[in-house]
Amino acid sequence: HDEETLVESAMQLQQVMMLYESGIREIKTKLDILADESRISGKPSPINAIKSRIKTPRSIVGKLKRRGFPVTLQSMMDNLNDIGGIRVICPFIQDIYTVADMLMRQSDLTLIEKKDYISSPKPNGYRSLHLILEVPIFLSERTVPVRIELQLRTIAMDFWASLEHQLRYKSGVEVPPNLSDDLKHCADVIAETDEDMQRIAKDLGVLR
Ligand code: 0O2
Repeated sequence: HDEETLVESAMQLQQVMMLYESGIREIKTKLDILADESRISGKPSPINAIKSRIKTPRSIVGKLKRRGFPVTLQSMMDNLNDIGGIRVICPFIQDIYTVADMLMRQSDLTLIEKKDYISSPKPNGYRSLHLILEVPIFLSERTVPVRIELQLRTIAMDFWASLEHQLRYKSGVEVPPNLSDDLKHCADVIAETDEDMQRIAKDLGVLR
């Protein structure tokens, strides 16, 4: 009996994770098509790199508990939007909005939420555009809507966020206020450089 319950739960988890992997694949394909389109038309691609990840079961359970939600598959699907995540790295700031707009115009995607941490950076200096998109997954007998978190950022923003994430979350120690200020300063310098690079690209006629 125990064996059956275990097999049943494992299969349910596998099915749900398959949905998120499918959601990631659907949106990644859309991004690949947009990148191919610019490559073929000889225009510089607004996409530099695409990364994706599925949240680990441990990290899903940790987040549900921290937020006070029940630890069940249904609760996970209802309450967490970042089980499947895609990070789009763009060369220039305006590419972020170009890519976001191109996706939001696609009729099978629904925008659930948009957080613009570029126009309003987080107090620690974090910058990125976050979209929660819902994509339908067509199965043999039903269609399931799946939510995917997209983080769009420039190469420079990604450089800062990746290192800051390592330092802040993974070092295990609280970052003292003077070092937080230093990190924030780095983010601001990087943001200024991003603006400068964009202006240079426009002056050179590479960007419109
Ligand atoms: P990981 O390991 O990247 O998955 P929500 O997740 O939407 O319910 P929240 O906090 O409102 O909750 O979401 P938000 O602000 O959109 O940010 C979620 C994700 O953005 C984080 O996921 C990080 O990936 C990234 N992020 C947000 N703020 C920061 C920051 O200050 N520094 C860095 N480096 N990344 C940030 P996780 O789950 O925290 O981590």
